[in-house]
Parts: sequence; structure tokens; C-alpha cells
Amino acid sequence: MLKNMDNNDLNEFIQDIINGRSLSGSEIEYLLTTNDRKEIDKLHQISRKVRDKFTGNRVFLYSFIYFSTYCKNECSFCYYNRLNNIHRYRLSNDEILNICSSFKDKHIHMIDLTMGEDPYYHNNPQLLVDMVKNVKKELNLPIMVSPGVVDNDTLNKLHESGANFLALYQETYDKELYENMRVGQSFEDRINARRFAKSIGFYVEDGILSGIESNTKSIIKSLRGMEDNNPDMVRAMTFIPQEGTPLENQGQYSSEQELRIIAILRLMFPDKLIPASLDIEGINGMVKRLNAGANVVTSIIPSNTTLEGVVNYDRDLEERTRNVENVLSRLKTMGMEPAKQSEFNQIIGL
Ligand code: SAM
Ligand code: MD0
Ligand code: SF4
Repeated sequence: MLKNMDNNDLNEFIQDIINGRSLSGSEIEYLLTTNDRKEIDKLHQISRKVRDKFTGNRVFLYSFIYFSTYCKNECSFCYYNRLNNIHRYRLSNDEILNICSSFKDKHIHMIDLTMGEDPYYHNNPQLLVDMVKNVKKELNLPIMVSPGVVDNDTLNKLHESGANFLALYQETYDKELYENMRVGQSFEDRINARRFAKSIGFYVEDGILSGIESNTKSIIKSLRGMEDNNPDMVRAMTFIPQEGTPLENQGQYSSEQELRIIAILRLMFPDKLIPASLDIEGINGMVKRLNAGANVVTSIIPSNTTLEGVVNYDRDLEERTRNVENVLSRLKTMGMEPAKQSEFNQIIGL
């Protein structure tokens, strides 16, 4: 499909994508399944070019604060599901604000406040609302919240208190697969929470897991499902089996498929935010994802904390290297640089 295109054809294809040409089902299927290395390399190259038309060599940086790892849910893929017998923590407000103050003037464009569906907050959402207010006061930066599914009243209050972005990943739009992943949770409630958030002015991130019992058809369904809901940010994350979970022994997948999906996402959502998460393979993984067309680096964590990630590739490592300084220096070697805060603010309507 791509490898036989000469430079003119490629430029025309890129221009069509930028002008809103959508990929057909069979094109997506081909790009997901071809084993031809030249095609895959071309796909990545085109995706970078499409990205560069919108955000050039500039990258957005989100720092990640997983402030409570308690959770009432039983997601079969997740280390923090309530049945897993693990060490958990819930940070105090002061601890959270201290971490926030360490991000001052560090080129961080947004703070992601993430939690498990911790009953402490879910039964008293005002605590979450107050925390958002405090973080806003401390840093005056855009805030992403990743609280799981919360009710509309809480979404309203979070937005009024300064939360700008809601991250809530469907994981899959294949309903049968969803039921095996987000065990006991409503498929529709999750979609509706995202839709309501968008309707009141939140920017919204959706995402899917790559490499989890899925076949090409279900991946296409998921890509289309995300498209239908018009998210502002879209992600694919490689499923990494977690100790103590029902899917613990479900093989370790390579990130190749995620990279391909990132590149396809860039063609489907040319001007949207697409993250390169540090949580899966650290800084080297960041480079691969940016080279596949991503334009955001997420899951930045200071080196001197015991904060957890979600997949947490560095859970057992002695040294944590996914701090903002390392991100910045690696971006430089790639010829990329952090965007200005004003560029990010413009994207999220500030
Ligand atoms: N508890 C909230 C929720 O579930 O929406 C917030 C946490 S959410 C940001 C955690 C996300 O990390 C999941 O939605 C999933 O996409 C990803 N994740 C969790 N476990 C994972 C795993 N084992 N491998 C890859 N991604 C995983
Ligand atoms: C990441 N660990 O970007 C974070 C997380 C939640 N909004 C994001 C999955 O990898
Ligand atoms: Fe809880 Fe979120 Fe993990 Fe599901 S993905 S078990 S809701 S922390």
C-alpha cells in the first residue's frame, strides 16, 4: 500500500490525511497485519510527517501522580484490582502538594491526578474536588483527572474547580472482551461519563489496550469506537501481564503492535494528542513511540519518590529514570523540544 508510493504519492497521501481523508476498514486491516517491514517503516515515517504538520518537533509533557492505589474494582488486567494482595498507599494532601511543587518551572504542561476507584474518594467526591482546587492553587497548570467513572455532579464540580482533562479509557469497544477485562463494570456508563464530560467542557482522553486477547477485527472496532466519540487525546498501551492478577500468565507481548496502532491513530486523528507513555518501557520506549507519531510524553515521575505507575516497568528497579530531566535531554538528542505552555493551553482552549 505505502512502499510502492514515490515521494509525490506519499506527499499527496499525507496531504489528503491532513485534509480529513479517513482510512477505510481494509486499509486499517492491512496496516495492522502486514508483515512487510518496509510497509511498517513507511507507516511510521508518514505518521511522523502528519504529526509534524501540526505540532512539529514540539512535545507536551504530563507528569503523573498516582495518589491512591486503593480500588474497589476487579479489572482482570490491572495490578491494583481489589483482589490483588499488594501494598497500597493513599497520599495525603500535603504529600500531593509537595510533589506538585517539585514540578514548578520544569516544562511540565499538565499534571495527571490518577487514582484507583478508591471508596475513600468515591464515597466522598468532595475530597477529590478539594484536592483539584488545592493543586490548581499550588501550580496553576492544566490538570488531568483519572478517577475512573464518577457521577455527573462530580464531573461538574471537578471541572468548575479547575480540572481540564478527563482520562477514561474504554480499553476495548468489543463488548464481550470488555466484560472479561473490566469485570462487573458497565460498558455504557464508561462511554457516557466521557460523553457527559465532553459536553460540559472537559477535554477527554480515550484509550485501548494492545495485545490483550484481541484480534484484528476487535482492534478495528475499538479504533472506530474511539473515532465515534471524538476524543481530544487517544492512546494505545501494550498490555503487560501483572503478578497476582487473573491474566498474570497471559504471555508477554512486544510493543510492536502498540507502535503500529500509534501510527494508525496518528493517521485517523491527525491533529490530536497521542501519548508516548514512559510507563511501559521507560525512556527508550518513549523514543520509539515518538518515532511512531506520538506528540505527548506521559507518566513522568520524579526519581526520588515511591510513586507508582500503572504498568510500572520500573517497579523492581533500583533506580528510576523517568524524570523530566531525562526526558528533556533525550528529546534534545532526537531534535525535539518541549512545547511552550501557551501552545498547550491553546489546544485545550485556555
Ligand atoms: N482507576 C481509573 C480507571 O481505571 O479508569 C484510573 C486508572 S487508569 C488511568 C489505568 C489504566 O492503565 C487503565 O485504564 C489501562 O488502560 C492501563 N493499564 C492498567 N493495567 C495495565 C496493564 N497490565 N497493562 C497495560 N495497561 C494497563
Ligand atoms: C501513563 N501511567 O500515561 C499513566 C496512566 C492515566 N491518565 C495515565 C496510564 O502511562
Ligand atoms: Fe481499579 Fe482502574 Fe485498575 Fe480497574 S484499571 S482495577 S478501575 S485502578
